[in-house]
Amino acid sequence: MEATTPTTVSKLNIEQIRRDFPLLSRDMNGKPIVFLDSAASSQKPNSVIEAISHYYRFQHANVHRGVYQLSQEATTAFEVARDKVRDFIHAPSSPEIIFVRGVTEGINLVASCFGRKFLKEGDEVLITAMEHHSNIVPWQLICEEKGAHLRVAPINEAGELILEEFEKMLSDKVRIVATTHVSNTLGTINPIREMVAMAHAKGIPVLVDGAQATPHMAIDVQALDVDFYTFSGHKVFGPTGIGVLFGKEKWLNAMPPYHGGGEMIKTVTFEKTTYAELPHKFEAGTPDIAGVIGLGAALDYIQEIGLDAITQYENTLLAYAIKRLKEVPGIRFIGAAKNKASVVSFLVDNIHPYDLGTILDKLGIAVRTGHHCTQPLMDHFCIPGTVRASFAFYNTVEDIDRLVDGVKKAVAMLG
Ligand code: C6P
Repeated sequence: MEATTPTTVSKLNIEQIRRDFPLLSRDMNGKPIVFLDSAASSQKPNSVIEAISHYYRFQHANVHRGVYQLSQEATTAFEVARDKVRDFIHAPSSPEIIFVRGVTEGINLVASCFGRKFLKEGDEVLITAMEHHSNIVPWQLICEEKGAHLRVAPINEAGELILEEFEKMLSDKVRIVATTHVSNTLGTINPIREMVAMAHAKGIPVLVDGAQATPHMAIDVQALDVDFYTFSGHKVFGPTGIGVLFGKEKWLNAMPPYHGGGEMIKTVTFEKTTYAELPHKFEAGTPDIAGVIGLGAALDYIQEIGLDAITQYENTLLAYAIKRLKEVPGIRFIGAAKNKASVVSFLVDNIHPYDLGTILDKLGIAVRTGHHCTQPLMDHFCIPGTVRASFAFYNTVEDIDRLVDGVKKAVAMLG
C-alpha cells in the first residue's frame, strides 16, 4: 500500500463530509478535537440526528400493533429501514434481517438459540485467536451448558489467521464456526469467503462478526455465503442500542426463539404458544423504533458517499498513518496483516498505553488504550494493551499529523 497524501487522491469531499458531523467541530481540552476512536463508536451525521428527532416529533407510535394512521406510519418507517439493511448487506430477503441491540446481542442470540438446538456433549465450536470478547464469552457460556468445547484457530505474528491450521481444525465435531470479519485490535481483514468455503465443504455453518467491517467495506452476505452476519448501528454512524443479525432463513427457522414475549407469537394459550414468522419470532417486545429509523438514515448516508470510495480513501489514510508513525523512535506496531482495515495499534518502548493515551487526550486527541476487549489476543502478543488509533472517512491527514506530533511530545515527556 503506497502512502500517498489522502486528500489529494480522494474522490470524497472530506471538508463537506466533516460539516455533516456536528461533534467534529467541538474542542476537547481547549484544542479542536481529533477523533481517532471510531472503532469504539463512530460519530453521527446530522441526517441521523434529524431522522431520530423527526420520528419522535411527528411519527412516534408503537409498531405492528395499531390500526390507526400514526402506528401504521411508524410501522412503515420501521420496515423501510429493514429493507435498507437488506440492501446494505445484500441479503436475499427482509425477514432474514433481525433487529438486535448490537453485535453482542446478535452473537448471544445465535450462541443461545443455535446452541440449544444443535450443540451436544463433545461437540466443538471453532473461533479464531483474534476474537473480541463478544465472540468468545457467549460461546463459552453455551459450551459449558452443553458440555461442548471451544477451539481456537491460531494466528501468525503479523496477526493473520493461519488458514491451513483453521482448515485442519474443521473436524467432524465442529458444529459452527464463529469468526470476526475484521479484528478491532489488529485491523486484520479475514478471508471470509475462503473460510466459509472450507467450513461449508464439511457442512459447518459460519457466523461472522461484522462490527469492524461494515463501516469500511461493502458487504454482500450472498457473495460471502455466510450463514449469520451481525453488525452494530453505532459503528456505522447510526445510533447506539441498535444492531442487526442476518441469518439464512433455513437456520432462523430451525432455531428456537431467543426471548419470549409480545410480538414473537402467533397464538398463546396457557398450555402452548406457537411462534410468529420471521423476523418477528426473534423480535420480542417493543423494539428500538427510533434506533431502527436512525440506522436506516445512517445506511442512506454511507450509501450516498459510497463504500468503495470510503475503502479507497481509508486505505490511503492508513498507509499515511503507518508511514508517519514510523518516525517515532521505539514504536512497535501490533498487527501487520497484508489485508488490513483502518486501525493502527502500537506501543512505544516501555511506555504504558494509558500514559500515552492520557497525554494525547490533553492535546485534544481521542484514541483508545488498553486491551480493546481482546484479552486473549494481548496474551498472545505478551503485552498489557496497546494505543489504538482508528480512522473513519471523516478523518484527515491533519488528524494524523496531530496524532504523530502528539505521540512524539508524549514520548519526550514520558521516555
Ligand atoms: N468493539 C472497540 O472499541 P457492541 O458493543 O455489541 O456494539 O460490539 C461488540 C464488538 C464485537 N465485535 C467486535 C469485533 C467489536 O469491535 C466490538 C466492539 C469496540 O473495539 C468496543 S469494545
